[in-house]
Amino acid sequence: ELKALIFDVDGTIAETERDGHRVAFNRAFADAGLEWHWTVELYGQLLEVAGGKERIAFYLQEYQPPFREPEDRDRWIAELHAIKTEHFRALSASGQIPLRPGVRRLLEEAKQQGIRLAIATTSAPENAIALIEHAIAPDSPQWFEAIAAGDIVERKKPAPDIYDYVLEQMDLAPESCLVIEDSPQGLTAATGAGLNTVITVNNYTARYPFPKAALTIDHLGEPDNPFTVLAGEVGN
Ligand code: XBP
Ligand code: MG
Repeated sequence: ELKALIFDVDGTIAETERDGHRVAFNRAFADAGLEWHWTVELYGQLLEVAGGKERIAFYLQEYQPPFREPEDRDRWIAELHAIKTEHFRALSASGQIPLRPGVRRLLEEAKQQGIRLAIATTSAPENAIALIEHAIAPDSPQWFEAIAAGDIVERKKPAPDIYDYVLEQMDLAPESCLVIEDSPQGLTAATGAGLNTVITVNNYTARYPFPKAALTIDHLGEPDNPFTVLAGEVGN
């Protein structure tokens, strides 16, 4: 029996990466006087590493070797990332990051049927909350029993920790939940916690195979915009 739906945020509830997080990172770099610019293409490669602070560290290590490392690297990254979070919050508040198809319908139907809701994201909690407040409804943070985000667990996706945390918070067994995700890292995290997972691919993740997903579709669909099954079966 299905008792709960657990949603990823970035790429799943909304297309946040290309025109949201990426733009916010670039604005933060400009504010900090850095001549870095993450193009749409480069950002696709950087998405390999989930988590904004982790992504900046990865970029420093892999793509910016001539950069003179600041003495307190972690703190420097955290400060730069805090500026990025402010820019992302502003972008969310401007209403520029709409929900993906079918997300509102699924959330509302789940609520009506007493199916419990939760969020599991590597993104900072401020980002997830600002996004859903503006894209879903001002009271939508209360729709979710658990909003598990960012540094609440030490190991981010693809580690299963954020999903384990949600299961523990809600006192649920993995068999009674279904996860909606969009990325290989998210799928690894969810299946690592023993959770059945539906993948809704997006512009950055459509190129990957998702062999462990219960179902892979292009989006959650609307009556006038039905989804296409890419792999798996629509069961009952
Ligand atoms: C989302 C992410 C996040 C965002 C940036 O991964 O990787 O890092 O790109 O958010 P997922 P922060 O959808 O798998 O949770 O900068 O707040 O970390
Ligand atoms: Mg995602």
